[in-house]
Amino acid sequence: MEKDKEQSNKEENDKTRSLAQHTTDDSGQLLTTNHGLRINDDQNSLKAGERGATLLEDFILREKITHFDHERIPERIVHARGSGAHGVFKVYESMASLTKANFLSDPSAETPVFVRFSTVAGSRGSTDLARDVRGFAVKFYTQEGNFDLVGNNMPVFFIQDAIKFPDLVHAVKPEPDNEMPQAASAHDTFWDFISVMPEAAHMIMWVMSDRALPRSYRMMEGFGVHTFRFVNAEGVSSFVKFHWKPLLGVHAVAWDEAQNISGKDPDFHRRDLWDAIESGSFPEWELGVQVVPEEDEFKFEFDLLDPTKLIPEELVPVQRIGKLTLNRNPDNFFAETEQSAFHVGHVVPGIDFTNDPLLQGRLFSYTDTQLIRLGGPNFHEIPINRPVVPVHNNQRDGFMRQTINRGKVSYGPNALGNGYPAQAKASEGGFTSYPERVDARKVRARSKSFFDHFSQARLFFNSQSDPEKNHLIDALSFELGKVNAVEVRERMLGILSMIDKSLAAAVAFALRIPVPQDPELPVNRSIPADGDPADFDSYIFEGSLTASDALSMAGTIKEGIQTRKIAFLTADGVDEKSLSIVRDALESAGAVVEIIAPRLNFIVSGNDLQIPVHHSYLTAASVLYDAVYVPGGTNSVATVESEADAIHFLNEAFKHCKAIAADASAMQVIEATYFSNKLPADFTDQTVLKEGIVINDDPEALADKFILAIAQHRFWEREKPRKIPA
Ligand code: HDD
Repeated sequence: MEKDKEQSNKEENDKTRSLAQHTTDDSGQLLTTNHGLRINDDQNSLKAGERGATLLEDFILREKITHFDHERIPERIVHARGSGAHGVFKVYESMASLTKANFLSDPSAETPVFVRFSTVAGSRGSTDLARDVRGFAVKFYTQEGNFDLVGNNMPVFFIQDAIKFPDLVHAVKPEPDNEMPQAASAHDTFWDFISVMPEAAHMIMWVMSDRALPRSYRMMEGFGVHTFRFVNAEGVSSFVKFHWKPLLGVHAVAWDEAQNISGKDPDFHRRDLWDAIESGSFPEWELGVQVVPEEDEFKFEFDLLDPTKLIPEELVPVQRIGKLTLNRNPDNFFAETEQSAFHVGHVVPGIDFTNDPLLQGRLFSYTDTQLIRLGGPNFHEIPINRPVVPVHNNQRDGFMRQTINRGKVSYGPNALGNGYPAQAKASEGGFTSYPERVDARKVRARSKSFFDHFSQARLFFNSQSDPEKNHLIDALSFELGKVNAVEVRERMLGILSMIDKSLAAAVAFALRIPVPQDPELPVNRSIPADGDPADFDSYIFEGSLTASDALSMAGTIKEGIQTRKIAFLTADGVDEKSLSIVRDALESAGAVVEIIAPRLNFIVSGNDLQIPVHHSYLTAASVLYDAVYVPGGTNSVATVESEADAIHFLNEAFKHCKAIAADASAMQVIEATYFSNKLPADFTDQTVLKEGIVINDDPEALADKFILAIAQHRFWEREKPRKIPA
């Protein structure tokens, strides 16, 4: 049923996009060279005798090896590691009063999209679970051309001006002398840079928070970061911030878990996205907008053009205006995901830029990077990058040109071609830039309105729940603990003290060095050129908002267990009822159950039924699941209890604050764990939801409580007590 739906979506997408697909299906076909010659022997090269040297004449060998030698293209300088999917976007109601963008005005239109999620720092083959920002790039194939919303899963950025981007990226990438560490910010050069870049303070709070460790791409928010403009048909402009709100809520894994996943399954997020789409559980997000009328530009305590600031949702609510559904996996990773080329400058009429200096620099960078990465100026002809509307212009030639332009005329104006292709009037959809008034001197300078670097960092920290604050402190202690240069640690404590004294004190405690008493702000144009770095107090502003609920993940959606992965720890002799009643209940609620046993293939239940096994303890790991259940059955329980890997599985699940359930007859397994002595004395044979541990002798009652517990995602309260005083 779901497959049929997926198939029809696939056909619909293909039809709507009407791309010349260039796909091939090799089934039933004979092998050929790239030039169509049928190949008779692809197993042996052409030799001078059976034991002789290979002949230069062997054009088939040479063609194959040459192609292979050229199979790699440069990876993206940032966001190299990513995964993509196709889908559709639909606006709920016409937004025509704010924007003339067609795809936001017609609720009946389904706009095809391609989305690529990514990490930033790691190489193409690096782990998905690095502590990092996640890219969230969406290409809308609209009827007015492609619109790319090239965002991240965090609403602010490290730097205020694009001229610092190469420095930021050099600092976070592996260090140049020894190419270490891979996909990690926990090293000297990154923190050295940050410690002298006060403008990064707010973003650092986000990157050290659990937002940097998403449970799934499907469970993270997305943000366009910059303030953009909407422009309506009357030419009236408003400022807009774009948001993506995941319908499954925003959830993260624990840092210890993330590091383990990186070893057990470095493709964890890629696999999760792929599996969800293959199984018909299509990931969904709502598109949100925060709209600020032009006349309110200076109403805020921060500058709308400063990409290190967000607009708190308390000040401007997020209106949810449409839905994105990812419903089709790519057919070919390289052709689609790897060759997809996004650009913040791909806009449609009705969407325009602001003077955010980070955005302005990005407008140059994206085309430039594709020229080197995709080998020339014709990357827009690669199927994944083509618009669904025809392209007509006088651009010609270049490496790998695919289009065969007819005729003599490749210039305009022209008379020989009757003036075509002709410029489009605004009424015909021709793009006209918003005529923002500019009257200024040319300067290399930053507006004073950009010099508050700490108030929103503080707002973020203050908005976190206690477990989130603890995680943030642990993350900073971990990262700075990996820094060798003591002066970098000290400077960072100085920066942290400007955000929040108790935060700095908690990290200083872990590092066992004092917080510097009189930290200086570095003189690097992050403060006014005529400012006194020693007078840092004058750059510490108190925002009027002290907390914002939207910044914490604690209050996120915790309904349902769709696509959650649950491990059943079993062995021969399992009680079939205790297994199947709970499995059926979880599966009916949309979860994915996997049976784990000492050996693969199947287990035999107490009543002699064969039950398929998904993984042995060798290939399964607790960190790859959301929750774990131990069914009953005397022999199964005895085997699981004596299986060190199974006990480790439960211990890890407890440590990572996951929901755990056991049939009451499997209590001896729970008693073999390290956490059994942490449970209340009267624990046996009851359900204890508060701790996320469910024990019951009635599988139906157990399943009901277990589902509620899994939906909570995590029981962070299990962790150590808070690290900073209230
Ligand atoms: Fe960028 C890729 C997001 C600042 C230069 N960026 C890239 C991707 C995302 C972002 C999601 C991957 C797209 C894909 O999946 O192919 N970048 C951002 C956000 C930023 C940002 C949200 C700040 C708000 N980026 C930024 C700056 C510059 C760049 C300031 C340069 C001045 N970004 C690039 C790039 C990349 C890129 C070098 C590498 C690969 C690519 O473009 O296609 O041009």
